[in-house]
Amino acid sequence: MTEPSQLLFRAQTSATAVAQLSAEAPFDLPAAYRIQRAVAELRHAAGERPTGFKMGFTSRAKMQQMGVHEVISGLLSSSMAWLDGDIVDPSTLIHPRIEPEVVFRLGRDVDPEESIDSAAGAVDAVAAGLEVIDSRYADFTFNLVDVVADNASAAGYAVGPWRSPTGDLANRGVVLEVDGVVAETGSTAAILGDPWRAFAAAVRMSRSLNVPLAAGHVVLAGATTAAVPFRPGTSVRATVSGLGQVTLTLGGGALS
Ligand code: OOG
Ligand code: MG
Repeated sequence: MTEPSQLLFRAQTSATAVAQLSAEAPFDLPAAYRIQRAVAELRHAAGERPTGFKMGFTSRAKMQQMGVHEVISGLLSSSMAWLDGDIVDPSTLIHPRIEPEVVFRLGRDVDPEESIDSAAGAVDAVAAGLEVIDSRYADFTFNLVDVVADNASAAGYAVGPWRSPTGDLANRGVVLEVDGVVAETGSTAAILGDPWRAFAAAVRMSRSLNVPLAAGHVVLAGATTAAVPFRPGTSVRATVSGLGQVTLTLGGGALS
């Protein structure tokens, strides 16, 4: 039998849907994070480098949309890091969705021993972000362990202009537009009450998973609103009040 990590690595890098792993053989949450980690290691062996950490299901809108009610995390790597304004190739994606994020950047390594408050001091910039999620499971349907094994559906992300991390992030308006038409609106308060709480949760989870948070890495706080389909030939922009905006376009052509 193919190793679950091999199967998901192939599904991720070739943009092919697979059946939910747990349907074949049930596994628990620690095993799910071990599979996630093993897939990341296969990516690193293929030449990618780690670029950060993502949080998932930190807002009720996301929990309700996907039916998973626990905060989860995923591992970001270089092939997922797109630039503001990029045109993404649709043939690399299965059934992509896109969502607005708040993104933290680390100006130095986070010490595994330091307090959470002190770790927050490692953040040297914040920005509006867009995340593309693309579950490798057929029909974008999964349970908690399957989505964790599949790296929290991570496919790619882009970050707008960086801002100083000073000032309150807790109650800023968020707008997601598709081709200039408002598709979703929300508030950063939806992210665990304050995106900084998602940062704190990221520090805790990265420690329990033994994942280093290093200088230059980003932390995605989790989407404020439900994700919307990212359709070929459309441009999506996220705006976070006071933080600015970021845009991604999905090129015309067929999805994988
Ligand atoms: C899982 C990823 C969740 C977020 O921001 O909440 C996530 C999914 O929705 O498929 O990235
Ligand atoms: Mg997200």
